[in-house]
Amino acid sequence: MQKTVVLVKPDGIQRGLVGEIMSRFEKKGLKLVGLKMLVLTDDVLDEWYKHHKDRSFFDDLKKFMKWTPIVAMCWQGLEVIPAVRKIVGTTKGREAEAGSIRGDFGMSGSQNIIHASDSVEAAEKEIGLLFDKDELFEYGSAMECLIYADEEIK
Ligand code: FUP
Repeated sequence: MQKTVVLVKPDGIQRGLVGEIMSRFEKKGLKLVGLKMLVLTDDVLDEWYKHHKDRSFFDDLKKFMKWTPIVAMCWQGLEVIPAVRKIVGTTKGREAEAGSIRGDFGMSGSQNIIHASDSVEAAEKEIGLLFDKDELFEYGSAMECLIYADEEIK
């Protein structure tokens, strides 16, 4: 099944939103397969946001992402990458859909609480940048038969 990376960014940490954010993904029925707290380095951020390196906000973005430790999670589920992006909401909090995390908790387009992988390629890259092999777990989910129909996961 697909995996995706979610980060609670420094503003989410400062505002005490880690539990709320994790709770939303748990309640959705996603499986937590990786979890850690760390300070992002320049090397990781340069690679992570490579596609933004020529944008005017790049240096501020890197500085913001290093302000405090972040919480990194890896969630697994059927088509989990688009499912998580919907829960996260669009980039600018003040425009994000009510009910999404950014829509419910933020106003900013740069201090926007949370990151989620936007494609299979991005998820693979982000997992590789943040998680060692032994930091990702495989285990049976007792809830899986309630979350999915048999034909969806066979
Ligand atoms: P998203 O996928 O919604 O996180 O947004 P992007 O990949 O477009 O941007 C990554 C991060 O760059 C955003 F979360 C915040 C930052 N950013 C800015 O600071 N200013 C901008 O105008 C656009 C993005």
